[in-house]
Amino acid sequence: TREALGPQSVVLRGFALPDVPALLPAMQAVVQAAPLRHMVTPGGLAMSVALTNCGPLGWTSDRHGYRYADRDPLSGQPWPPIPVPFLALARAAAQAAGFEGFEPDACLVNRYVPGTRLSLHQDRDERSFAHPIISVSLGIAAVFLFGGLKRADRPARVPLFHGDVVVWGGVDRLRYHGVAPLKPAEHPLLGAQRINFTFRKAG
Ligand code: MD3
Ligand code: FE
Repeated sequence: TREALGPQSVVLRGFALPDVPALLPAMQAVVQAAPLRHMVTPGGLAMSVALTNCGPLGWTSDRHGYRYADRDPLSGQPWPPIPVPFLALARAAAQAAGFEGFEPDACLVNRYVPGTRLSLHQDRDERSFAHPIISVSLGIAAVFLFGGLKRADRPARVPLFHGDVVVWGGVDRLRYHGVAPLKPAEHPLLGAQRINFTFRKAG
């Protein structure tokens, strides 16, 4: 099923479920090469989300700011490649949402445990805002906060479950968004965590 979140954003419920058996081992390989870590914001605080990346570009944060980098700052090595099943899913979801020819060059992997949150923000570190963003939710449920173009706009609360895929683009691309603090829960495959993959064309 699909639920419109905005004029050009849609939740594809369970879209990733057939791919989960391929996604999980591929994710294990990514986190083995580039471990999940808590990055520091320019304000000097560690993020509560743990993250890593795969693909030619990876999103990073440190005291100096947010940016996309072609190497993992922990290892000095290029980020691991985007696994084929990840790419196939991202392309299929973009197409299903009406965005033809999406080719991501960055896949951010976020890990949430109970209590983790992501405060309201805009995604503005990409070179162009013309491309959609695809997100895949796995593991325990989260409440996604979907605001407007101003920080003060009251966000809608959208529950996201294991296997859900969301596609945002066009007029919704710069909307404020975040994730409410995760409630304690256990998922049969992933335990007490939520994993989110976010695909972008960043460069
Ligand atoms: C909506 N991640 O990594 S999904 C992020 O669940 C991020 O981990 C959240 O926000 C998560 O930046 C939310 C991805 C998402 C990404 C970009 C968006 C949602 C968006 C841009 C506009 C509107
Ligand atoms: Fe974001």
